[in-house]
Amino acid sequence: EPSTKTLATAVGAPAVTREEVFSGDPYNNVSENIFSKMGRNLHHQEDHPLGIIKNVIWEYFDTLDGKAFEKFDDLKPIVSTEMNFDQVLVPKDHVSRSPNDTYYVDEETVLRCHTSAHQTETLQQGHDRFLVIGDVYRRDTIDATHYPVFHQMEGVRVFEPAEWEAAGVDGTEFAAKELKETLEGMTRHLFGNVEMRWVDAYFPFTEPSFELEIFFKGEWLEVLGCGVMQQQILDGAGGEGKKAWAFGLGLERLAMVLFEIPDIRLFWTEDERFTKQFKAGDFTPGGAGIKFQSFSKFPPCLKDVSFWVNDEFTENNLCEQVRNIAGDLVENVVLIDDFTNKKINKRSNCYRITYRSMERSLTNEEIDALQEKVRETMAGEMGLELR
Ligand code: FA5
Ligand code: MG
Repeated sequence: EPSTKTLATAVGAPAVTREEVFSGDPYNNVSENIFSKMGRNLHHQEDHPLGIIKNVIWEYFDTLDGKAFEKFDDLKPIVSTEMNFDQVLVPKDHVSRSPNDTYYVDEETVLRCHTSAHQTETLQQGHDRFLVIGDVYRRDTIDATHYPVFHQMEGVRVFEPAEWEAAGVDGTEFAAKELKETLEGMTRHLFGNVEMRWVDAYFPFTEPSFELEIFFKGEWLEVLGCGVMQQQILDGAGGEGKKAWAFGLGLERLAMVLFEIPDIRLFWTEDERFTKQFKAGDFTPGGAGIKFQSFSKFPPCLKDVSFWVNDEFTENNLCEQVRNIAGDLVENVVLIDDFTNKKINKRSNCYRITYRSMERSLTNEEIDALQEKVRETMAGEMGLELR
C-alpha cells in the first residue's frame, strides 16, 4: 500500500513528500518504485561504497591549492525543466527531454537527470568553485550496470581574466589545461598510477568537451565527462568575462570497478552481508583496501515473452513496468528476437527477463506470479497482443 508519510531521510537531506512527486498531472510518469528510492540518500552514509567514493573525491579537492571547493550534497532532486535542460542549453528536440527518458512530475518539473541541473543556480549564488553530489533519475533499460536512480558528482571552477592573462594564453585554453590537470590528479587519487587518455566528446553545455578514460583491470573505462563551460551559461549566471570548467561523473560506475561490485542493485540492499563489507577508513587508491566478496550466487530464472509491437511500445516503458512489478528481483531484460511478418505487416519482439535475488533463492511460484503480472500488464495497460 502506498505510504502517506514523508520518507525518512539522512541528516541534512530534504524530505521529499508524495504530494511533490505525484502531481496528478497527465504528464506525470513517476512510479511508486522510483518514489521509494527518493530520500534514501545513500551518499550520506559514510561507510556505504557511494559515501566512501564521495569522501575520497572531496578529500582530493581539499588538497588543492588556493580557495577550498564548496560542497553541496543535499540539493533537492526535483527541479524545473528550465534548470535541468534550458539553463544548460540542452536543445528543445534532444532525446533526453522525452518522457521516455526522463521522469516528469508535470510538464515543467522533472526528477533531475544529471547534477548539471544545479550549475546555473549555484553560480548565480556567487560560488566560483564547487562540487554538487546527488541522486539522479533516468528511465532506462535493465542490466547489471543500469539503474533508474544513480548518483553523480558535478564539479565547477570559475577563473578570472587575470589568471589566463598572467599565463599568456586565452581563457579557453587555460581552463581546458587546468581542467585536465585537476581531473588527472583526482583520477590518480582514486585509482593510483593508471594509464589515462582524453577522448573528444560532445555535451551541449561545454565546448570543447572531453571524456577521460583509464586503463584499469585490462579494459579502457570511461570515468567522466567534462569541458570548458559554454560562455552563454556563465554569462547568464553573472560570470560575464570569466571562464569556467565543469565535469560530471557517475559514482556507481567508479565504485563498481574499484570494489568489484558486480551488480548495481547491490547499492540499494540493506543486507548486512553487503553493507558490513565497506568501511570508510579502509580505502586505498586502486581500491585494493576494500574488495567486495560476493555472498550470493542464487540461481537465475529466465522467462521469455513474445508479442506484436504496437506504436506506443518502447523498451524503456517495458523495463519501467517490469521494475514496478519485480523491483530489485529483476536482473536483466533483453531483446532476443525481432522480426517482421511481411504478409500481415506486423512486427514481433521477444524479450527475455532474468529474475534473480541478490539475497535469497526465489521459489518457482514467486517467479511465475511475477511473470504473470508482467504479462497481464503488457496485455492490459500496454495494449500489447501477446503471442
Ligand atoms: C552527463 O550526465 C553530463 N551532465 C556530465 C557532464 C557534466 C559533462 C559537466 C560535462 C560537464 P552522461 O550522461 O554521460 O553525462 O553521464 C555521466 C555518467 O553517469 C556516466 O559516465 C556514467 O558513469 C553515469 N551513468 C549514466 N547513466 C547511468 C545509469 N543508468 N546508471 C548508472 N550510471 C549511469
Ligand atoms: Mg556518456
